[in-house]
Amino acid sequence: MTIKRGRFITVEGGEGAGKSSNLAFIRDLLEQSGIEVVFTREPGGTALGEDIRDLLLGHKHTGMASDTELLLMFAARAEHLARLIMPALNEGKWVLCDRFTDASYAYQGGGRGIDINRIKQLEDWVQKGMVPDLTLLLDLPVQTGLDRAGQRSEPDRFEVEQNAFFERVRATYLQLAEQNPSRFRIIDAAVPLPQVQEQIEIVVRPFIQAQSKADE
Ligand code: Z5A
Repeated sequence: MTIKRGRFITVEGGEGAGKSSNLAFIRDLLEQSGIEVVFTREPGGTALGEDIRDLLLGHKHTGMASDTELLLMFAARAEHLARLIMPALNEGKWVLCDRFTDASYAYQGGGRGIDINRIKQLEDWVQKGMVPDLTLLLDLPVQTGLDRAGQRSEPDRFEVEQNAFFERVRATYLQLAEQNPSRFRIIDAAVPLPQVQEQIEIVVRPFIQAQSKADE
């Protein structure tokens, strides 16, 4: 019997968009359909990747050059793909990932101003054409997200950025969604959580059905 490749789902969004609040909900939807799910995050997902995450989010290297930040994101991603994502997909498991390469376009491209073409070169090199099958973009006004996130613990190295940075991040995400309509679904994340989850369910259930049909 040939094993069908699993599917790769990513969840993206700006500060306080509610990724953490909704990832468990998405995992439950998948598992209820009998799908084996590997749940992971970026930067991180492997032992080495989590060490890189600490370097990226911590305050030890404040003033890190933007190129260094981008390269570290892709170093963690290369490890993540090689050690966790590709093996899981090849075993037929589905991978649900909290952020992926769209975040590099949004934060390092839009936020830090790195040329998109250079990010694309790294994407091609590290991913060799591999892209998510579905990306949920939790979108909300920047200030709403910052107000939500502000109620939490100490800010990390990204969370200390100014509003203009996060406006560029949001604009880049929306642009990516417009450029990749078959992969992206935009979820209005400014509404109360049950309404966000209703929208997610409307996207994820038909996606699961379509994929199981494709595998028949
Ligand atoms: N990064 C990058 O620059 N380049 C890359 O390539 C990658 C990442 C992969 C990783 O942080 C950082 O790395 C990130 C981008 C950068 N920058 N930052 N900051 P992360 O993804 O781990 O952290 P985060 O973006 O800050 O996510 P978070 O802290 O997990 O936030 P969230 O998951 O989106 O939100 P939440 O914790 O679920 O919700 C925030 C609060 O709002 C919480 O109190 C909830 O109870 C509340 N909430 C959630 N939904 C609602 C609704 N609908 N109504 C009301 N209140 C709500």
